[in-house]
Amino acid sequence: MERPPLKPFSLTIFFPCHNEEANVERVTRLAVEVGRKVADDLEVIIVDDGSSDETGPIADRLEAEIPEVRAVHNNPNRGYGGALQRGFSEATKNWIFYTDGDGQFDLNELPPLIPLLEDHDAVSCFRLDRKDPAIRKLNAFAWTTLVNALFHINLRDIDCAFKIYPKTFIDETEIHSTGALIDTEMLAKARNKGLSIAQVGVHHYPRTAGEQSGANPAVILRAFKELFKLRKNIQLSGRETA
Ligand SMILES: Nc1nc2c(ncn2[C@@H]2O[C@H](COP(=O)(O)OP(=O)(O)OP(=O)(O)O)[C@@H](O)[C@H]2O)c(=O)[nH]1
Ligand SMILES: [Mg+2]
Repeated sequence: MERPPLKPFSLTIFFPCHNEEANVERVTRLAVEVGRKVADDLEVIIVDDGSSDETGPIADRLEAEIPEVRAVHNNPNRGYGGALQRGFSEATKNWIFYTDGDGQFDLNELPPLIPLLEDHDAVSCFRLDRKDPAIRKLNAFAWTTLVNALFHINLRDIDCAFKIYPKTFIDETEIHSTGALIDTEMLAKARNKGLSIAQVGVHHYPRTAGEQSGANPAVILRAFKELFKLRKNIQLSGRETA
């Protein structure tokens, strides 16, 4: 994989939003403010994932108001992985940063990550003090242990939505997951291609608005199904290239 240049710094920031009418404007404005400080060439993409609330119209209004902002809409909803896939396929800049559209991460923690790209191909953060109920933390620990063992990813927090990838990696990698497993698929493929991945702690804040949905049993069941499919898929592709 060819590494894009860091100077001038060309950056896409995107975030998936499913019914985030109370969060999308704040997150977008902060993304623009922070992005303008670090990037020479910036775009901010709001991925409205088939929201049934006012997220879509708010995103369109922000696009009309702010030159760097683009709003795209998945209709109907395509799930977290489908929303990330849309963001990656819409991104046009050299480096692609994504986070959640629910405001649980602080975009101000993006600038210190950029110098890490001098020595690394990608950055994948971990949550320093996850603001989630104990049962979700336990589930996350078990899941991360399993996934690290299956795919040799060796990162502390696979699903942390605070990551930077080079566009060259995105362009040459096929991603299939439409559910929560997308982070695992991308990191496993990045490891297979030998990318060096920096990991840095970031803060994680409780949701202040909107509905929590990450612990939904249907989401978890789907993630397990996808995990075993992905395991097969990655084993097969490993054999083909061996
Ligand atoms: N749950 C869910 N989130 C989506 C979907 N599409 C996009 N998203 C966005 O993906 C981000 C992460 O989803 P969250 O529901 O916050 O998941 P989480 O942060 O793991 O868990 P909680 O915030 O604790 O529920 C948010 O910005 C959502 O708006 C979808 O189909 N389902
Ligand atoms: Mg969240």
